[in-house]
Amino acid sequence: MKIFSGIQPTGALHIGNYLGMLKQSVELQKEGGCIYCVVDLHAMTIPYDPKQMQKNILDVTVCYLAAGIDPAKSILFIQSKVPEHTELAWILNTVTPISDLMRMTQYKDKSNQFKEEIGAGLLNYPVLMAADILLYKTQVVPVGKDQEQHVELARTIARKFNKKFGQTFIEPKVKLAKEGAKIMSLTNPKKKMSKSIPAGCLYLFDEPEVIRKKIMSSVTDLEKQVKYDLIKKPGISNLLTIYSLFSGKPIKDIEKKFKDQGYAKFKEKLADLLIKELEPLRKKRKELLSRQVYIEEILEQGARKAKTIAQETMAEVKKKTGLI
Ligand code: AQP
Repeated sequence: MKIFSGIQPTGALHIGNYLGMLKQSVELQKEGGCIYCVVDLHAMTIPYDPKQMQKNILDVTVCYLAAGIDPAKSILFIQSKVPEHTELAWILNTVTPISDLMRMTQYKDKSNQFKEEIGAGLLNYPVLMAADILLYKTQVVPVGKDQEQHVELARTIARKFNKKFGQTFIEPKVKLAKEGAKIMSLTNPKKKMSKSIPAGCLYLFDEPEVIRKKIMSSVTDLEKQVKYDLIKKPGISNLLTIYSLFSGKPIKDIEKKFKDQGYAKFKEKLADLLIKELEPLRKKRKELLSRQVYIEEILEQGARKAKTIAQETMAEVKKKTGLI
């Protein structure tokens, strides 16, 4: 099975990134053929600080490793180290309808969020993402719900390319987590938890006292019953999902456990659970951060392996498109 996914180095990773993408990426390693990427070129499509970008690239790599991505089983590398990604993106641009790009939800959301600085890169983001995926003849893409539309577009782009130049790419399938594909913001449970909106994020490496503070002050509703109801109780439903995924217990059992106990007690226990479950990740991260040479070696090796596959695909693409 060929599996590809990426994470943008746009800031510290939150539990949404973990539950929606990282956790299933770690599980998929048993299938073999996994390629995971720090997609730095994508992170350039919104305003950023170049110095911070370097730190974020290292941090995302450490996150992958701390969460359980094993460089002996999977290829882990930085997108910009394999220029074939941008080379293929250019070619795919020529078969991608602008109208498809303009209707992408992420483009609409982000161009609203960063009104003063909307570059063409933001519009073309899904084409680069299609290139990331198609370059490795990927079959399965584990992502969060917010990226589903982009994987759909990658399928369309593959189809259009194949129709025009002959069968080359596989149409990739999206893989969403059964639960947790869209973890919501702690301060606005109608919006997804998002790195670029720090207020509602619970970061994977938040210290215990910060976790407790964020959970205790998370937005809920005026009722008292701990009950899953996405429409009437989006905040409590989000917390129940998080509780369920970190405890491995079904939501029904958690509702029963906290029946008549009120929100404060429920939140207290959820904070305890998160502090305990995130502790090994925090420890692993601290240990990895002191091993920079080891991390650089993993990334270099990963880029070499990725490049070998990418060059093969590009040779085929160039031949089919008449570039040689
Ligand atoms: N709230 C979320 N719930 C579940 N999955 C999520 N993902 C993101 N947010 C949630 C998934 O995490 C993976 C890595 O995300 P990304 O780095 O590609 O960035 P993103 O999708 O644009 O989301 P972020 O983390 O909120 O970053 P910003 O704010 O920079 O846009 C993806 O598979 C994503 O679906």
